[in-house]
Order: sequence, then structure tokens, then C-alpha cells
Amino acid sequence: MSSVFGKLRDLVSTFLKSFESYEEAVGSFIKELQKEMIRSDVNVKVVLELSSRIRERALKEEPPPGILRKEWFVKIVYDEIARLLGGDVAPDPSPRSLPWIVLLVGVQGSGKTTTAGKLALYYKRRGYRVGLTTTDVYRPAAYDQLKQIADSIGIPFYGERSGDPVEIARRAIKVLLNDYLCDIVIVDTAGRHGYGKEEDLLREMREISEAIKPSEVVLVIDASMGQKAYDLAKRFHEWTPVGSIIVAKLDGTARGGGALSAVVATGARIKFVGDGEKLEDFEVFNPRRFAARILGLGDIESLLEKFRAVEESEEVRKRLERALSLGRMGMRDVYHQLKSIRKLGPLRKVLELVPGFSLLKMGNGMLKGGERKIDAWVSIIESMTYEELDNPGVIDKSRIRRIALGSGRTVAEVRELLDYYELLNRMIRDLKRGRLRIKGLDLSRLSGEVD
Ligand SMILES: Nc1nc2c(ncn2[C@@H]2O[C@H](COP(=O)(O)OP(=O)(O)O)[C@@H](O)[C@H]2O)c(=O)[nH]1
Ligand SMILES: [Mg+2]
Repeated sequence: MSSVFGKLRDLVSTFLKSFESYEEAVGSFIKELQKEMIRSDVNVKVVLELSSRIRERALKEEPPPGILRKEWFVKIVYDEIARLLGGDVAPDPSPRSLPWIVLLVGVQGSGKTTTAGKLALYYKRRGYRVGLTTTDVYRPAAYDQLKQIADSIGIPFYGERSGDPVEIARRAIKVLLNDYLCDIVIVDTAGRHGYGKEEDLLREMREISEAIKPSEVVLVIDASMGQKAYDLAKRFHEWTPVGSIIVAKLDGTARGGGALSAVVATGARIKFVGDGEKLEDFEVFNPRRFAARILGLGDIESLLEKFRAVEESEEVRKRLERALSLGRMGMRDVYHQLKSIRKLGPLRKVLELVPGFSLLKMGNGMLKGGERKIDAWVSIIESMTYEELDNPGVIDKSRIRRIALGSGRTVAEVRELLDYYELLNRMIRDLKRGRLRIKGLDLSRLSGEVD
């Protein structure tokens, strides 16, 4: 099974090292990306959409300070793949109403029966009363396989070894809901029809679906399914609208390109992934982690660190903007500032490039004392009461002594922080009144240079 996404990692590192101009490198990257994606699992339409969005952003967006354009490009690729998969919003796997009836569909061998057990265990552990049933009458072992799973996790099972799958489904729902008082029922289905024709299978799925009116139809897809995934998902979706997707066998070598295609084909989201044969090997889908897997982000971990720094500095900038519009900066903002610097460690170089950040280290050369001073000030602020944080004006001599004692710092250090806080607020006040000018200052884009 070839995987575009293993290759993508090489593409990324080649891209980062290449000597071509940015535009050329983006062009070659996108061309390679398209080739690889098409050669492997991902549908052509998906590829074209994805690459045109990447290209557009790549040529339009300016990276934040401290980030190279090429590095920013990698973030764009990562973002766009994550966006296809649902972006930052993790799926909500809890039932939207009870009873909750799940109909699992998918082809033979995709992992449906195993997934039925995994899903049942997942909900059982969350306090639901779950029942299992199967409509697969074509494969003699199907009944036993699911019954054994149900027994092993101690939940009710209903099945019939032969008969009409639609009627079996109807009866199963009735029995599990009324006699066993289940509030979630998971219906496993056949992956291959008795006559072996795909259309017969799809028609049967539709009939079962119309008979039991499931709360959600879930398509189970094998992570290693290749180019076929797009068409397959689309066909299932046409016959029985797919509400969500579960990707099984993600523990294999496949990176899940087929799953990406299935998402686009159905417009449904991936809710869970299965990553092993055991029933515990199951978790709620995480779009960013999946995107990272797809990109093989292991070796650009440091780049991700840097992006985190950018996000951090965004927060610093927002707080500064607010302080400027209010004409005052709170002690909590200073605290956040100091923590950011400390958290970012050597990466605070990045932070220093953030517009407006330099303003904060001006004055008494706060960073001169190095990490030690930052640590001291952080622990001093942590020893303040809410009242003191909200209104540092109340901090008198005796409070200074108490804070020094509580934080294990000296009275001089506490005073130094308070002086810094004063100075900062004087500067911000002056800025607001226009007595101090910062070159090109407007509140949406602060420049750190002071005239
Ligand atoms: N490694 C691995 N194997 C799996 C996973 N899910 C299912 N399988 C295996 O895949 C095979 C087919 O699974 P099954 O649930 O019977 O598929 P079905 O035909 O769609 O019902 C079985 O051998 C399972 O043990 C998984 O997440 N990881
Ligand atoms: Mg099965």
C-alpha cells in the first residue's frame, strides 16, 4: 500500500532545504503533492481543491515576524489538511438523543464487526446501556463473532442466524429497546450480499435504514483503502446518507489518505479511529493529530514549537492592544507576559520580534537580568492576592514584606517589579494620550519602535 503521506514528509523536508525561490519551491511542492496524492489514495477533485487553496494562501499570506516564509508554508499545508478533517473542532461522540441507534455500514473486512464491539465498549464505559445486533446472515460466522464480542464485554446481544435482514433488524431494535431497556443500539451489517452484487448490498442497507430509522449511519472504512475509498464512500452515501465515519486499522502502515477522500465524498466527519485488534484500541478522532500523521510531522516538531510561539505572541499582542486602548495595563497582563517569555525559552527571540513586545522590555531593560529575574517576578506575582492583582495600588510596605516572604524573594525584588509595573503603565498612559509616539502606531498593528 503506497502512501502519499509518507512521501509528504520527504516533500516537506526537501521544500525546507531547497534553494529555489519561494514561488518556485511552492510550485514544485504543489506539483509533487498532487502527483503523490493522485498516485496514492486521494481523489483527484480533493487534490485539486486542496492544492489550489494551499497555493492561494501561500502566495497571499505574510508570515508573522520570526517565521520564515517557507516555514509558514508548511503550516499552511498542515492547516489545510486539518481543515479538511474538521479543523480545531473535535467531534462530539455523545448521543444527541436517546435511544441512540447506530447503523454500521461498509464493505467486507473493513472492520465493522470489530468496530461495533469497540463502540459498544466505549459507550458502556460512559454509563450507557448498550445492545448489539447484526443483520449479516450471509456469513455463518458473523453471528458468532458478534455474540462473542457482546459476551466478552457483558452487554445484551440479539441475532438470528437466518432470515430477512430487514425483519431481523426491526425485531432486534424492538427487543433491545423494550426488553433489554438499552439506550444505545449498535447494528452491525453484512459487508457482502448473498448474491455478491454491490447494488444488492446497497439496496439492503437502504431498506434496513428505512425500517429502523437509525439516529446515525456510520461508514466504517479501512485506513489502507486506496483510491477506491472516494467512490465507495460516495455510493454508500447516495444510498444511505452517511452521518459519520470511523477509520479502522489505523495502526497499520497506511496513513489514511483514503479516509480523507471518504470525508470529502460524504461531507461527513470522522468521529472515531480504531488502531488495533483489541476492543480498547479505539479513540475519538483528533483532526490535528491525524493531519500531523498524514504529514509525518515528526521531524518538523521544532517548527511546530515555533508556531506555538507565534500563537503565544498573538496573545501577548492582544493584551497589549487592550492595555493601550484602556490606557492601563493590569498586573495579570504583566504576569502573562512574563510567563510567555519563560515558556518560550530560547524561542523568546521570536517573541521579541513581535510588534509591541519591545515596548515591554524597554524602560529598565527587564531582560537584562535574564531568566532569573523573570522567575523571581513570576513567583512574586503568584504570591499576590486577588485584590492586589486587581489593584496593585493597595500594595503598601507591609504587603510588600508579606509578598516577599511568601514568594521567597527579597523586598528589593518586589519593589523592582512594582517600579517596572509603574513605569509600564506610565508609558502606556503617555502612549494613549499621544505624548509618547510609537512609529506607525495603530492599535491593530503595533510597531515596537519608539521615537
Ligand atoms: N490491526 C487492526 N485490525 C483490525 C482493526 N479493526 C479490525 N481489525 C481486523 O480486521 C479483520 C476484519 O474485521 P471485521 O471486524 O471482521 O470486519 P468486517 O468484515 O467489516 O466486519 C479482523 O481480523 C479484525 O481483527 C484495527 O483497528 N486494527
Ligand atoms: Mg462483519
